[in-house]
Amino acid sequence: MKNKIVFITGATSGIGEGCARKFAAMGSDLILNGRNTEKLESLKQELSAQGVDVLTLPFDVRDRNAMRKAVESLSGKWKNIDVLINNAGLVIGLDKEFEGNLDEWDIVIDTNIKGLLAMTRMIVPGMVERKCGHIINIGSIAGEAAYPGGSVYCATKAAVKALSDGLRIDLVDTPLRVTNIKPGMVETNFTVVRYRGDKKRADEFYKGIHVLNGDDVAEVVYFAASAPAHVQIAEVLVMPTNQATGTISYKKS
Ligand code: NDP
Ligand code: 8X3
Repeated sequence: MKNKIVFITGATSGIGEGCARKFAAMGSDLILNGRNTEKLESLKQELSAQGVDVLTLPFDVRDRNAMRKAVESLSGKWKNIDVLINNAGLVIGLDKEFEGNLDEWDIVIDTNIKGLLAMTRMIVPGMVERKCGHIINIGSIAGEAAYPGGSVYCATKAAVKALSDGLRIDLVDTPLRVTNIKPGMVETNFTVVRYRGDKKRADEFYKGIHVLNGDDVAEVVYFAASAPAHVQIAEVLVMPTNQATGTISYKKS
Protein backbone atom coordinates (compact mmCIF):
# COMPACT_ATOMS: atom_id res chain seq x y z
CA MET A 1 0.00 0.00 0.00
CA LYS A 2 3.06 2.25 -0.42
CA ASN A 3 2.19 5.64 -1.99
CA LYS A 4 -1.51 4.74 -2.27
CA ILE A 5 -3.89 7.55 -1.38
CA VAL A 6 -6.27 6.66 1.42
CA PHE A 7 -9.15 8.99 2.41
CA ILE A 8 -10.48 8.34 5.93
CA THR A 9 -13.58 10.06 7.31
CA GLY A 10 -13.74 10.36 11.10
CA ALA A 11 -9.98 9.97 11.48
CA THR A 12 -9.73 11.92 14.74
CA SER A 13 -10.58 9.05 17.06
CA GLY A 14 -11.04 5.31 17.52
CA ILE A 15 -11.24 3.13 14.42
CA GLY A 16 -10.52 5.99 11.97
CA GLU A 17 -7.44 7.06 13.94
CA GLY A 18 -6.31 3.41 14.10
CA CYS A 19 -6.67 3.18 10.31
CA ALA A 20 -4.67 6.39 9.84
CA ARG A 21 -1.81 4.96 11.93
CA LYS A 22 -1.89 1.55 10.23
CA PHE A 23 -1.98 2.86 6.65
CA ALA A 24 0.73 5.44 7.44
CA ALA A 25 2.91 2.66 8.88
CA MET A 26 2.47 0.79 5.60
CA GLY A 27 3.55 3.82 3.54
CA SER A 28 0.19 5.15 2.32
CA ASP A 29 -0.45 8.86 1.89
CA LEU A 30 -3.48 10.06 3.80
CA ILE A 31 -6.40 12.44 3.49
CA LEU A 32 -7.77 12.78 6.99
CA ASN A 33 -11.24 14.08 7.75
CA GLY A 34 -13.08 14.90 10.97
CA ARG A 35 -14.48 17.99 12.66
CA ASN A 36 -11.83 18.29 15.39
CA THR A 37 -9.25 20.40 13.55
CA GLU A 38 -6.77 20.40 16.45
CA LYS A 39 -6.71 16.59 16.55
CA LEU A 40 -6.39 16.42 12.76
CA GLU A 41 -3.38 18.74 12.88
CA SER A 42 -1.63 16.79 15.65
CA LEU A 43 -2.22 13.53 13.77
CA LYS A 44 -0.81 15.16 10.63
CA GLN A 45 2.34 16.21 12.54
CA GLU A 46 2.78 12.74 14.01
CA LEU A 47 2.24 10.77 10.80
CA SER A 48 4.11 13.14 8.46
CA ALA A 49 7.15 12.57 10.65
CA GLN A 50 7.01 8.94 9.52
CA GLY A 51 7.65 10.04 5.93
CA VAL A 52 4.14 9.85 4.44
CA ASP A 53 2.21 12.79 2.99
CA VAL A 54 -0.81 13.83 5.00
CA LEU A 55 -3.56 16.24 3.97
CA THR A 56 -6.20 17.30 6.48
CA LEU A 57 -9.69 17.97 5.19
CA PRO A 58 -11.88 19.08 8.06
CA PHE A 59 -15.61 19.11 7.36
CA ASP A 60 -18.83 17.74 8.78
CA VAL A 61 -19.96 14.83 6.61
CA ARG A 62 -23.55 16.05 7.12
CA ASP A 63 -22.73 19.32 5.36
CA ARG A 64 -22.92 18.46 1.68
CA ASN A 65 -21.70 21.87 0.49
CA ALA A 66 -18.66 21.79 2.78
CA MET A 67 -17.96 18.24 1.62
CA ARG A 68 -18.22 19.22 -2.04
CA LYS A 69 -15.96 22.25 -1.52
CA ALA A 70 -13.37 20.13 0.29
CA VAL A 71 -13.39 17.36 -2.33
CA GLU A 72 -13.23 19.90 -5.18
CA SER A 73 -10.23 21.55 -3.48
CA LEU A 74 -8.15 18.39 -3.99
CA SER A 75 -5.45 18.89 -6.57
CA GLY A 76 -2.58 16.97 -8.14
CA LYS A 77 -2.03 13.49 -6.77
CA TRP A 78 -4.63 13.96 -4.04
CA LYS A 79 -7.40 13.60 -6.63
CA ASN A 80 -6.37 10.00 -7.29
CA ILE A 81 -7.91 8.38 -4.23
CA ASP A 82 -7.21 4.63 -4.09
CA VAL A 83 -9.08 3.76 -0.91
CA LEU A 84 -12.07 5.52 0.64
CA ILE A 85 -12.76 4.50 4.24
CA ASN A 86 -16.27 5.66 5.13
CA ASN A 87 -15.84 5.49 8.89
CA ALA A 88 -17.37 8.67 10.41
CA GLY A 89 -20.33 7.64 12.50
CA LEU A 90 -21.99 7.74 15.88
CA VAL A 91 -25.00 7.00 18.02
CA ILE A 92 -26.58 9.24 20.62
CA GLY A 93 -28.61 7.61 23.37
CA LEU A 94 -30.03 4.17 23.96
CA ASP A 95 -33.69 5.08 23.77
CA LYS A 96 -36.80 3.21 22.77
CA GLU A 97 -38.05 3.98 19.26
CA PHE A 98 -41.23 5.56 20.65
CA GLU A 99 -39.39 7.67 23.25
CA GLY A 100 -36.13 8.97 21.74
CA ASN A 101 -35.25 12.44 20.49
CA LEU A 102 -35.94 12.98 16.78
CA ASP A 103 -33.30 15.74 16.51
CA GLU A 104 -30.60 13.40 17.88
CA TRP A 105 -31.74 10.68 15.50
CA ASP A 106 -31.48 13.16 12.59
CA ILE A 107 -27.79 13.59 13.50
CA VAL A 108 -27.26 9.82 13.57
CA ILE A 109 -29.09 9.19 10.29
CA ASP A 110 -27.51 12.18 8.52
CA THR A 111 -24.00 11.11 9.58
CA ASN A 112 -24.15 7.32 9.29
CA ILE A 113 -26.26 7.05 6.14
CA LYS A 114 -26.44 10.34 4.24
CA GLY A 115 -22.84 11.38 4.98
CA LEU A 116 -21.50 7.99 3.87
CA LEU A 117 -23.66 8.05 0.74
CA ALA A 118 -22.61 11.59 -0.21
CA MET A 119 -18.91 10.68 0.18
CA THR A 120 -19.45 7.65 -2.04
CA ARG A 121 -21.31 9.74 -4.62
CA MET A 122 -18.50 12.33 -4.69
CA ILE A 123 -15.44 10.06 -4.70
CA VAL A 124 -16.46 6.95 -6.65
CA PRO A 125 -16.95 8.56 -10.11
CA GLY A 126 -13.21 9.41 -10.19
CA MET A 127 -12.38 5.82 -9.21
CA VAL A 128 -14.60 4.48 -11.98
CA GLU A 129 -12.91 6.81 -14.47
CA ARG A 130 -9.44 5.69 -13.35
CA LYS A 131 -10.61 2.05 -13.22
CA CYS A 132 -9.16 1.66 -9.74
CA GLY A 133 -10.44 2.02 -6.22
CA HIS A 134 -11.69 0.40 -3.04
CA ILE A 135 -14.55 1.62 -0.89
CA ILE A 136 -14.45 0.34 2.68
CA ASN A 137 -17.54 1.09 4.73
CA ILE A 138 -17.51 0.70 8.49
CA GLY A 139 -20.81 -1.00 9.23
CA SER A 140 -21.49 -2.83 12.47
CA ILE A 141 -22.72 -5.99 14.11
CA ALA A 142 -25.63 -3.66 14.95
CA GLY A 143 -26.69 -3.89 11.30
CA GLU A 144 -27.32 -7.65 11.67
CA ALA A 145 -30.24 -7.45 14.08
CA ALA A 146 -31.93 -4.79 16.20
CA TYR A 147 -31.31 -4.74 19.96
CA PRO A 148 -33.04 -2.93 22.83
CA GLY A 149 -32.56 0.83 22.56
CA GLY A 150 -30.59 0.46 19.33
CA SER A 151 -33.43 0.74 16.86
CA VAL A 152 -32.28 3.79 14.89
CA TYR A 153 -28.54 3.08 15.09
CA CYS A 154 -29.13 -0.53 14.02
CA ALA A 155 -31.25 0.74 11.11
CA THR A 156 -28.41 3.02 9.97
CA LYS A 157 -25.94 0.13 10.01
CA ALA A 158 -28.41 -2.11 8.16
CA ALA A 159 -28.51 0.72 5.63
CA VAL A 160 -24.70 0.65 5.41
CA LYS A 161 -24.97 -3.04 4.51
CA ALA A 162 -27.56 -2.32 1.80
CA LEU A 163 -25.51 0.60 0.43
CA SER A 164 -22.37 -1.57 0.37
CA ASP A 165 -24.15 -4.47 -1.35
CA GLY A 166 -25.84 -2.11 -3.83
CA LEU A 167 -22.60 -0.38 -4.69
CA ARG A 168 -20.88 -3.75 -5.19
CA ILE A 169 -23.64 -4.68 -7.64
CA ASP A 170 -23.36 -1.33 -9.46
CA LEU A 171 -19.58 -1.78 -9.80
CA VAL A 172 -19.57 -5.46 -10.75
CA ASP A 173 -18.26 -4.75 -14.28
CA THR A 174 -15.35 -2.65 -12.97
CA PRO A 175 -12.08 -3.41 -11.12
CA LEU A 176 -13.39 -1.51 -8.06
CA ARG A 177 -14.00 -3.35 -4.77
CA VAL A 178 -16.47 -2.73 -1.95
CA THR A 179 -16.03 -3.99 1.62
CA ASN A 180 -18.33 -3.74 4.62
CA ILE A 181 -16.45 -4.20 7.91
CA LYS A 182 -18.84 -4.97 10.76
CA PRO A 183 -17.20 -4.68 14.19
CA GLY A 184 -18.73 -5.77 17.48
CA MET A 185 -17.64 -4.06 20.70
CA VAL A 186 -14.71 -1.67 20.19
CA GLU A 187 -13.52 0.57 23.03
CA THR A 188 -13.37 4.07 21.51
CA ASN A 189 -15.11 7.36 22.17
CA PHE A 190 -18.22 5.79 20.59
CA THR A 191 -19.78 4.71 23.89
CA VAL A 192 -19.02 8.06 25.54
CA VAL A 193 -20.98 9.74 22.72
CA ARG A 194 -23.71 7.07 23.04
CA TYR A 195 -24.05 7.94 26.75
CA ARG A 196 -24.12 11.67 25.94
CA GLY A 197 -20.67 12.37 27.43
CA ASP A 198 -20.92 10.12 30.52
CA LYS A 199 -17.38 8.68 30.50
CA LYS A 200 -17.90 6.80 33.79
CA ARG A 201 -20.88 4.93 32.37
CA ALA A 202 -18.94 4.18 29.18
CA ASP A 203 -16.01 2.74 31.19
CA GLU A 204 -18.49 0.59 33.17
CA PHE A 205 -19.83 -0.84 29.91
CA TYR A 206 -16.43 -2.32 29.00
CA LYS A 207 -15.69 -3.78 32.46
CA GLY A 208 -15.08 -7.54 32.65
CA ILE A 209 -14.51 -8.15 28.97
CA HIS A 210 -11.47 -7.70 26.75
CA VAL A 211 -13.00 -5.84 23.83
CA LEU A 212 -11.44 -4.71 20.54
CA ASN A 213 -9.72 -1.38 20.09
CA GLY A 214 -9.42 0.85 17.03
CA ASP A 215 -6.09 -0.74 16.06
CA ASP A 216 -7.63 -4.24 16.00
CA VAL A 217 -10.25 -3.09 13.51
CA ALA A 218 -7.64 -1.17 11.50
CA GLU A 219 -5.73 -4.46 10.99
CA VAL A 220 -8.86 -5.97 9.41
CA VAL A 221 -9.45 -2.89 7.24
CA TYR A 222 -5.84 -3.04 6.06
CA PHE A 223 -6.08 -6.76 5.34
CA ALA A 224 -9.07 -6.12 3.05
CA ALA A 225 -7.39 -3.14 1.36
CA SER A 226 -4.14 -4.97 0.72
CA ALA A 227 -5.64 -8.19 -0.69
CA PRO A 228 -4.67 -8.98 -4.29
CA ALA A 229 -6.67 -7.03 -6.91
CA HIS A 230 -8.80 -10.05 -7.85
CA VAL A 231 -9.84 -10.68 -4.23
CA GLN A 232 -12.84 -8.74 -2.95
CA ILE A 233 -13.47 -9.13 0.76
CA ALA A 234 -17.16 -8.30 0.72
CA GLU A 235 -17.89 -8.41 4.44
CA VAL A 236 -16.13 -9.06 7.71
CA LEU A 237 -17.83 -9.53 11.07
CA VAL A 238 -15.17 -9.01 13.74
CA MET A 239 -15.82 -9.07 17.47
CA PRO A 240 -14.17 -9.76 20.82
CA THR A 241 -13.66 -13.43 21.68
CA ASN A 242 -16.19 -13.17 24.51
CA GLN A 243 -18.89 -11.67 22.27
CA ALA A 244 -21.20 -13.95 20.28
CA THR A 245 -23.92 -11.65 18.89
CA GLY A 246 -24.97 -8.02 19.16
CA THR A 247 -26.65 -8.82 22.48
CA ILE A 248 -24.81 -11.87 23.86
CA SER A 249 -21.41 -11.43 25.46
CA TYR A 250 -19.65 -12.78 28.54
CA LYS A 251 -18.36 -10.34 31.13
CA LYS A 252 -16.42 -11.54 34.19
CA SER A 253 -17.90 -10.04 37.34
P1 NDP B 1 -15.31 7.39 17.85
O1 NDP B 1 -16.37 8.18 18.52
O2 NDP B 1 -14.07 7.11 18.58
O3 NDP B 1 -14.95 8.03 16.44
C1 NDP B 1 -15.94 8.55 15.59
C2 NDP B 1 -15.28 9.39 14.52
O4 NDP B 1 -16.30 9.89 13.64
C3 NDP B 1 -14.54 10.59 15.09
O5 NDP B 1 -13.32 10.74 14.42
C4 NDP B 1 -15.46 11.76 14.78
O6 NDP B 1 -14.66 12.89 14.53
C5 NDP B 1 -16.10 11.29 13.46
N1 NDP B 1 -17.37 11.95 13.17
C6 NDP B 1 -18.53 11.86 13.87
N2 NDP B 1 -19.45 12.65 13.30
C7 NDP B 1 -18.87 13.24 12.23
C8 NDP B 1 -19.30 14.16 11.25
N3 NDP B 1 -20.56 14.63 11.25
N4 NDP B 1 -18.44 14.57 10.29
C9 NDP B 1 -17.16 14.09 10.27
N5 NDP B 1 -16.69 13.21 11.18
C10 NDP B 1 -17.54 12.80 12.14
O7 NDP B 1 -16.04 6.01 17.44
P2 NDP B 1 -15.54 4.74 16.60
O8 NDP B 1 -14.15 4.89 16.15
O9 NDP B 1 -15.91 3.57 17.40
O10 NDP B 1 -16.54 4.83 15.37
C11 NDP B 1 -16.13 4.79 14.02
C12 NDP B 1 -17.15 4.00 13.23
O11 NDP B 1 -17.19 2.67 13.71
C13 NDP B 1 -18.58 4.52 13.32
O12 NDP B 1 -19.18 4.47 12.05
C14 NDP B 1 -19.25 3.53 14.27
O13 NDP B 1 -20.63 3.45 14.03
C15 NDP B 1 -18.53 2.27 13.90
N6 NDP B 1 -18.56 1.17 14.85
C16 NDP B 1 -18.12 1.35 16.15
C17 NDP B 1 -18.15 0.31 17.04
C18 NDP B 1 -17.76 0.45 18.46
O14 NDP B 1 -18.14 -0.41 19.30
N7 NDP B 1 -16.99 1.47 18.83
C19 NDP B 1 -18.58 -1.03 16.61
C20 NDP B 1 -19.05 -1.09 15.25
C21 NDP B 1 -19.00 -0.04 14.42
P3 NDP B 1 -14.97 14.42 14.92
O15 NDP B 1 -15.63 14.41 16.25
O16 NDP B 1 -13.62 15.07 14.86
O17 NDP B 1 -15.86 14.90 13.83
C1 8X3 C 1 -21.36 -0.46 17.60
C2 8X3 C 1 -21.56 -1.84 18.09
O1 8X3 C 1 -23.22 -3.33 19.28
O2 8X3 C 1 -22.42 -1.34 20.46
O3 8X3 C 1 -21.65 -0.41 16.24
O4 8X3 C 1 -23.99 -1.15 18.69
S1 8X3 C 1 -22.86 -1.90 19.17
